[in-house]
Amino acid sequence: MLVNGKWTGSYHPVQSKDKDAKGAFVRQESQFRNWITRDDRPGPTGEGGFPAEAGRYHLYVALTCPWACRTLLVRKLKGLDDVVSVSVVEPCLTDEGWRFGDFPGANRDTLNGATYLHEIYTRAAPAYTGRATVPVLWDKQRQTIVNNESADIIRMLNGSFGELGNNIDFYPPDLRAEIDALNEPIYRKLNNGVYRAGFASTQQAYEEAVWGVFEMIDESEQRLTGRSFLFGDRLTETDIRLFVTLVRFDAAYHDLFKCNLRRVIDCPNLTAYLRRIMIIPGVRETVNIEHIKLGYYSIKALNPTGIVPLGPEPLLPG
Ligand SMILES: N[C@@H](CCC(=O)N[C@@H](CS)C(=O)NCC(=O)O)C(=O)O
Repeated sequence: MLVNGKWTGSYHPVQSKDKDAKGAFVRQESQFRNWITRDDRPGPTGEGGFPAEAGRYHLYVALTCPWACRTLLVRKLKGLDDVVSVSVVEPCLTDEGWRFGDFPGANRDTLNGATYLHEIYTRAAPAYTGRATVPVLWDKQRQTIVNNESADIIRMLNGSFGELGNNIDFYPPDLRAEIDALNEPIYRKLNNGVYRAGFASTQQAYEEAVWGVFEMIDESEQRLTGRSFLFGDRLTETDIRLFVTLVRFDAAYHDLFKCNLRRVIDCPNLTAYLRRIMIIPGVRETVNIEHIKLGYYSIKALNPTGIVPLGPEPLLPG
């Protein structure tokens, strides 16, 4: 991580300061919280001066990462490919965190010429202390990070670009309260729960996390009986948030993070749901199982040999 703008020590995704007293993993708060808005007024947090404009903003993502991929997915489904550009880091975490390079599916950083993602953070905030996480939403004009919290970024990609994107709404006004209400346990028990299981350092913290993970898996399996998506026929932000975790589940969380009471493939509704979302045009290109496996299995604290398992079988052929 960065301390006062300097990269310190070798990269370790589970550090002692990320633990609470019971040995449970505590995710750091994202520090850049400005919003792109239709005019250039401030959004719910941060400062103003980031109006929606074509070609002005850039997303830094990792295909391994569910948080980054939910931003990539919303960008794609909103038709913002030509409006917001993207760079993809290499799948494996290095001793200096995420790196740009020539690995298939990744890019060099032609925008800022960085080798490591942490350089983007110190370019925006020379004395930054914290992790250099993906996603990062970068403003090419002001040469700074707008926001590094995926939950905010998906909302602005969905709602701030007006005519520059299509008019699909993943956060429709009539469902907002229900979406917010369901996002909370899905995040706490499942999206972040798998990390709390994988990064736990006590048996108790691990078990608490895993029970939460499977509570949410089972609730989602039930909820999807007779429904295409979580709220019926419309794909919403909550589906996108659930999808990115489910699509990584059997390949990474089941084994590496020890979330192994069941696999997603053993849950018929969830499997059908994953396939249903995967075939929506644009979705499949945001899912790269090779990057996912290489990325998770490069976490040395959990997999010192670096051996990457061959399975599981792909969800869809080809
Ligand atoms: N709250 C952030 C979390 C992002 C996050 O934790 N990303 C991970 C990858 S899955 C990362 O970049 N980790 C690098 C690190 O912890 O140093 C968000 O949702 O945007």
